Amino acid sequence: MVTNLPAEAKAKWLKVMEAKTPEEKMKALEDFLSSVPKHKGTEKLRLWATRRLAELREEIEEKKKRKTGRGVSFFIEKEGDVQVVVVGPPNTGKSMLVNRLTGARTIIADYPYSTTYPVPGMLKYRDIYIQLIDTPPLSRDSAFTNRIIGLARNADGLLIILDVSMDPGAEFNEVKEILREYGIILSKPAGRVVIEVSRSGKHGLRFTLMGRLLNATLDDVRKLLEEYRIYNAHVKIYGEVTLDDVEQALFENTAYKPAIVYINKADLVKDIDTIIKAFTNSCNLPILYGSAMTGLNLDKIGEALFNRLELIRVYTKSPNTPPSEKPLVLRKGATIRDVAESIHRDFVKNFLYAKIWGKSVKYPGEKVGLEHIVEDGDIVEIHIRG
Ligand SMILES: Nc1nc2c(ncn2[C@@H]2O[C@H](COP(=O)(O)OP(=O)(O)OP(=O)(O)O)[C@@H](O)[C@H]2O)c(=O)[nH]1
Ligand SMILES: [Mg+2]
Repeated sequence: MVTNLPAEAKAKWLKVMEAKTPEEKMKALEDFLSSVPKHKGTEKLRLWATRRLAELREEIEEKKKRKTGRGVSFFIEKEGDVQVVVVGPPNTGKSMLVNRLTGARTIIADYPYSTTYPVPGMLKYRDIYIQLIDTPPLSRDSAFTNRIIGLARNADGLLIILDVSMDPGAEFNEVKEILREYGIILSKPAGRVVIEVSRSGKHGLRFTLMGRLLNATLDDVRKLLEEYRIYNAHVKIYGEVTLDDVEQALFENTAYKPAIVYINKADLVKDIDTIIKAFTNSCNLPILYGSAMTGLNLDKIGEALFNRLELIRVYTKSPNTPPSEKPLVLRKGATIRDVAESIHRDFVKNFLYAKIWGKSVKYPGEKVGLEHIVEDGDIVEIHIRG
C-alpha cells in the first residue's frame, strides 16, 4: 500500500502517530495528506487517509454530543461480558432479530434505512452476557458507514445479517468489502505488527518478536522506521510478517473481528438448502440461517458467537468457599496471569501459585504458575503472599 513517499511526508507522519487527541490527530493528518503527492502509487493511501479524517471528524462530533447531551450519540457503553455489533445491508431484519433476541425496543419497518441510531440489548447465553447492538444499515450509500465502522472497531465481534431473498452472496461480499476498505477484516491474518511510538524518553527501537519476518531482517525494519524519523518505538511482531506489513502497520490499524453470518427470512423461500450450499462456497465464516419472524435457529446464535469469539469461562474461588457463580469471560489462550490481572492488579505482584479444577489440569486441585493456560469451565483458586 505504501509507495515511495517523499521524505517530507514521511516526517509528517510521525506527528500523526504522536497525536494524542482526535483533534490533534485530525490536524496532523490533514497536514500529512497535503504533502502526499497525487499519483497512482499513493491512491490507496490517500483514500485511506481521507476516510480516517472522516472517522476522526465523526469522533470529535460524538465527543461534543456526549458533553452537551444534545443529539443522538453513536457511542454505546460496553455492558455485559462481550459486545457484538449487528451489521448488514438495509432491511435484512437486523432490528427484528435484536428485538427478538434481547427484547430491546428497536424500530422494525418494511422500508430500508428505518434504523438511524444504534440500540443495545442483552442476550444471555449460558452464564455469559452478550451485548448485541442493532445498527443502521451498512451500504455504499449509507450516511452512517463511518459511525457503524466506529462501533465495529470497538466491538468484540460482529453478527452479520443477510436477507435470503436478496442474493445473500452478493450482499455478503459488499459488507465484507466495505469493512475491509475501512481496515476491518473477518479472517485472522497470518501475522500482525504493532508499533508503539514512545513520546517521551529516548529508549531507541525495541523489538518483541513473537513470530518471524519473512523477507527482511530487524535491521531492515530499523532502516525503514528511520526513514520515517522513528527512533524510539516498541515494535511487536506476531506470526508471519513481511517488511510491507511493517510499513502498513505504520498507517492502517487493521483489526480482525470474529464474525458469524445469519441468513434471515428463511420463511420466505422453499429451497433454503440449495441457497445455503451455494452461499457456503463464497463465505468461510460460520453460517446460520433462520427467521427472526418465526424464531427459527435464533437460539443457535449465542453458541455460534461463543465459539467464533473463542470465549472461555473461568470461575474463581477463595480457599474454603464455593466458586463464583458468575464466570470471568476470557479468550482462548488466556493464562493464570490474565485471570489474576482481572481480579486485582496486586494479584500478579504477590502471586504464589494457583490451584485448578477443570480441563486444563491432569488432576483436580493441581498447582500451576502464572503462565498456565486455562480452559473453559476451569475453577481457579489463586494464592498470594501476605
Ligand atoms: N418474512 C420475514 N420478514 C422479516 C423477517 N425479519 C424481518 N422481516 C421484515 O423485514 C422488514 C425489515 O425488518 P427490520 O428489522 O426493520 O430490518 P433492518 O435490517 O433493521 O432494516 P434497516 O434498519 O432499515 O436496515 C420488516 O418488514 C420485517 O417485518 C423474517 O425472518 N421473515
Ligand atoms: Mg433496523
